[in-house]
Amino acid sequence: MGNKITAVKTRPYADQKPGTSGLRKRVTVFQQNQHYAENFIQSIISVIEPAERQAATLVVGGDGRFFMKEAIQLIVQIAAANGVNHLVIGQNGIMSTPAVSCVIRKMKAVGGIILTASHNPGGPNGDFGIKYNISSGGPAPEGLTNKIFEISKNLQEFHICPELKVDISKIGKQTFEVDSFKPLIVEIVDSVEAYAEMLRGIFDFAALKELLSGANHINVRLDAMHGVVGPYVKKIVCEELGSPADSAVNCVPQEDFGGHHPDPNLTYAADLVNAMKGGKYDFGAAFDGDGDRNMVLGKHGFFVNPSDSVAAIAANITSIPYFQKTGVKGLARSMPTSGALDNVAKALQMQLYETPTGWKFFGNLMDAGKLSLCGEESFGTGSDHIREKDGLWAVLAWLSILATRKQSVEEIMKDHWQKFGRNFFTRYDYEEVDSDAANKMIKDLETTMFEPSFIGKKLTSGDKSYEVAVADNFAYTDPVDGSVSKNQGLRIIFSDGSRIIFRLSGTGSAGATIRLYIDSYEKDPKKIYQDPQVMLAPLVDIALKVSELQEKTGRTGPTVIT
Ligand code: G16
Repeated sequence: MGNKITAVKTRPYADQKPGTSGLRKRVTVFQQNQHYAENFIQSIISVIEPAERQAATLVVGGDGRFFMKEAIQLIVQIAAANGVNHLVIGQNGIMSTPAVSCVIRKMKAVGGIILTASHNPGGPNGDFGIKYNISSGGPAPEGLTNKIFEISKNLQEFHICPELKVDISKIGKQTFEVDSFKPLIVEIVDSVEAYAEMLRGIFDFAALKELLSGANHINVRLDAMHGVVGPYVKKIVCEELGSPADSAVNCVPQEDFGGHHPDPNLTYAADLVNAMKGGKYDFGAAFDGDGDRNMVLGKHGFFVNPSDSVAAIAANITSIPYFQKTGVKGLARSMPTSGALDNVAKALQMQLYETPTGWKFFGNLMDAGKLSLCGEESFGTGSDHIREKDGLWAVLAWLSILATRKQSVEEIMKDHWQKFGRNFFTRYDYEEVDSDAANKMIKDLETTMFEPSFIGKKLTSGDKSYEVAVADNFAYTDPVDGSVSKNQGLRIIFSDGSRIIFRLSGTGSAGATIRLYIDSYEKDPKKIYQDPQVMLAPLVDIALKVSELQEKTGRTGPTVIT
């Protein structure tokens, strides 16, 4: 007798709209609202054509956070009842976001479901998230996430095999009979090996091994922040490339990330920053919960801004064997990311694309053979080897540059600024602001910006004055499929190229997060080593004045400054 399929009546929820990267909500929202997770999982599977499902492989993995295991059982039960033939699941559910992308591509899967809220805190009072990736391995594009949302708003029932239980701790294949469908095959895999195999084909592992464990090796410190990337770091960097076991810390994934924000920035990865300040380590990096973000530090805590990181990788791209083989098809950055990459693209005569925030926008360009390397200010760096940003890839990219250039991180960055000039960049985050107040602030600012007299206006702070050249709400037309994405962030661009950008985050789970980004280019070699916060203070002041952020939100300071 096969597993029985039950059709369960449900009521639709109106708030299951995927954000920048999947549906992210408090764990309590998933736990306390009846069938909340079931509804969304059914909505995802419903976008796969029924005829396709009986031949389909679906990859399932997550970052180990609280509620992941329950969600995996639900996915198995709902996938089985909807006729999905083959599920590939990480052992104990563990599969980093880049590894899911890698495995989807390798298995030629129809797509994958990633259980993560990325850098958001975990645990019973933290966040949970469900995200759908397509057969390219990349996040579902907006057209598809809109379709999932539409289905979720009208859902009246879902199908489930309530008795079906899978042991996700045991590597290997399990087969389950399911009424009226072919048997379901559930394959539990060690995703670390599949991912490691991919990296071996991208980097020169012999050179990296020499750098990390040879006679003149450097000392590194990698902080997995109790996220999913720990086992990958241990296996690849420590066991395979020979870095000492204690060079990787917080490598055991925990359901609540040890009570911390698994967010690799200067605030939430303060432990790493402090450890680096001691001067014992030459290179440091931290990762987020699902292993796609990275923060790179040099000796004494020298901070590599993510916008600079992708620019430096671009300028040294021949250090990475993969690009020697594939060539460099093009570069891309998200709109709020600083123009540092543009300077490299111009100097090296490479095509540069400016996309909205969200890794999904890079996928089409990569699939069309237009893009090789891209990055975002939000600590995301990656290439067309997969369709997600990739934290450990970024670290090995940096280590490849160190191995080739035999210079420190700081020397490489300073040399870079000498050559290309420096884009000073900062981001202010105001987290969990009252949603109505945040929306009103953005709306009022847009009204001010769209007044005809705003263009040409001089905005002043102290003795600094900037003339408005462009004021708009960023819109993007995808050069591959012509799709248009509007309202992607308010931009004030000044006549010297400096930019002030405001947008609301699409990854928060409570209230609104306002992001303020400032980007300003400086080519005078005497000024390029200054502190970004000092250099950008007048523009920050102007941004706060023109937006009346403090008055309208009651916030006197940001939660995080990058
Ligand atoms: C996601 C997206 C990124 C985006 C980031 C920040 O990252 O994949 O492309 O830059 O969110 O988005 P927002 O500014 O809307 O919060 P992750 O690591 O959270 O999946």
